[in-house]
Amino acid sequence: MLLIKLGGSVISNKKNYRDYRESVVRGIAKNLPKEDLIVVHGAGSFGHILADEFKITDGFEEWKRLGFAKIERDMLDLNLRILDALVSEDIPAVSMPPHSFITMGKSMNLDIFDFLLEHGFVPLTFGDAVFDVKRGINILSGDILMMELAKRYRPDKTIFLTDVDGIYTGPPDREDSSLIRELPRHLDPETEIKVSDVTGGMDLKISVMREIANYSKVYVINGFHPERIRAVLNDDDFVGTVVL
Ligand code: IP8
Repeated sequence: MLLIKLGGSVISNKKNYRDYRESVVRGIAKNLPKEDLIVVHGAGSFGHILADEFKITDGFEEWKRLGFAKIERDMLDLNLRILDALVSEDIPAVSMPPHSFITMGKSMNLDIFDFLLEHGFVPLTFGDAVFDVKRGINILSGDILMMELAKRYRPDKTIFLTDVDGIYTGPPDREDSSLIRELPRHLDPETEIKVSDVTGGMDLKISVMREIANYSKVYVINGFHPERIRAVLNDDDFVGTVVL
């Protein structure tokens, strides 16, 4: 099985509100297998801009209601576009918004995923704004869904598509940063010194990837070069990072 996350910075231009990258997503869809697949996508500029503006992760307050509703609408809009790209490539994807299997942030019931997979469907889910017993409202990252799905299904391969070639020793745009081809999942003092430099929320992502590497082989590759998905699936040489 393949578990893949389409990162928000790949499927949208993160700087412009609701700026969707249609041809990029269609290119990715062309390179995906048609079965034994679970797809998760991030939010990019369909979620993060309003999530910050309305301070969703700080919990419920009355003034945030409309902001929350808009994020939910925008995420459904993004999800429908991605669903369309998958189905157009004959992938039998079925959308599973987090509300359909998570109750108030308390429990995640993945039984419906079992059913879909057993019947040859491809579950499609995404990071979203969610209701939460403790805070009222919150943001659920697609990375957390990746972790839960990897734990349950132990896919042979798990791919994170990002807007750069993989995990770097520092900020990818800095000249002295280089691509890490193999990242050990267990903390290694030598590698740690390099990775500790990485900014932009990568720290949390890297710890999620390391955790998933206990259940699956994890790859981080550039979503703007979707042919690399095939290379990973065929065990050919590829440009990117593998977490071992
Ligand atoms: O892009 C975040 O999901 P992520 C979801 O996977 C929202 O971290 C709505 C900001």
